[in-house]
Amino acid sequence: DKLKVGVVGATGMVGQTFMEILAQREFPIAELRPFASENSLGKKIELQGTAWPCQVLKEGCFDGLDLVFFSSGDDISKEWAPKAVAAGAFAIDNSAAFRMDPNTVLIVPEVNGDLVNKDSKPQIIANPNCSTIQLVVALKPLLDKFGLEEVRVSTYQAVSGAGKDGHDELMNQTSNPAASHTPKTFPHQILFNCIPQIGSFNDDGFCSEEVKIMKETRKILGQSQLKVSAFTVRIPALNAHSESVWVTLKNEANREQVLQALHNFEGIVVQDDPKKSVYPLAHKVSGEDPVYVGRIHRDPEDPKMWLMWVVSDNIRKGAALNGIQIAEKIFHS
Ligand code: 11C
Repeated sequence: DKLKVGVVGATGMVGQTFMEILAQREFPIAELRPFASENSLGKKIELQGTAWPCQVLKEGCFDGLDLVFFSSGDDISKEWAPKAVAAGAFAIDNSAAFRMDPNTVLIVPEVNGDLVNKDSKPQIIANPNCSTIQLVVALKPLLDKFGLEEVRVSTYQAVSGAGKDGHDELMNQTSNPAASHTPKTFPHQILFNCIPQIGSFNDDGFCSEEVKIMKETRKILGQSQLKVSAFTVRIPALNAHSESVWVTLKNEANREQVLQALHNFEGIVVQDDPKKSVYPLAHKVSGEDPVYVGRIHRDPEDPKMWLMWVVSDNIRKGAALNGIQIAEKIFHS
């Protein structure tokens, strides 16, 4: 059946990619209601040959919708996602507002998609943080086959994680590299730099992006005791996040078994021929759907510890695509 779909944050980077992917996957749309700020009133969003006018959020705006995708930040989601559910729609929320709420499911379809299905009732379904999504996809087959003892991850995150403003800030700095730049979106100049801060810091020395990875990973994998330690860094890549991951398995495995487990898992592409310089690269992976894994090798001191390099498009699998896959689980499985 064709669905009536709302997209809150329709003109943002994730919102636009959401439209692209709806079209690519020929998602059956009866009506699209794009929501954006007042500045976008008068704009139309084109989807599958029809132009749908942008609207602003107001009481009653979700009436009649089956599904509303939210990508406008925590405050908008906190206020409006419950209203979408009250109007009878599923709210797929890309913000952090409800992710750690014990009554809200946090879904990556390949990993814990069985928590929602065609019999689910309208509710808020949280879409995880982008850097968490690609990590849990890579960890899940290892958890299932060998068990997980401990995970450490260091990230190399693209500027698109901060939306259009992040993208534009890097492009502006790039167009005039010799100038002195006053950063706005990032805490320092991002051009020619690596910034070990994504989000704001707590008193333990972790920034919010790190806390999200640590908490969300445990929740999605259903491993409340799993040791997860994250260190997140913004780098001047335009799109697709990269992660170096140290994972300690419960049971010993050989390289062939680890490669097979990853290769056989839905949503993963293994690119691993390092001597030929074959491994996933952000620049290449940008615009693609899968989570790419390479540089898979064992630690020489600890036979249960494996290292790997995990790269994925943070706007697609990290946000818009994951949200659409959740909708497909509910409406088309
Ligand atoms: C970044 N991961 O790369 C962030 C953006 O909780 O959904 C996404 C923040 C979130 O800057």
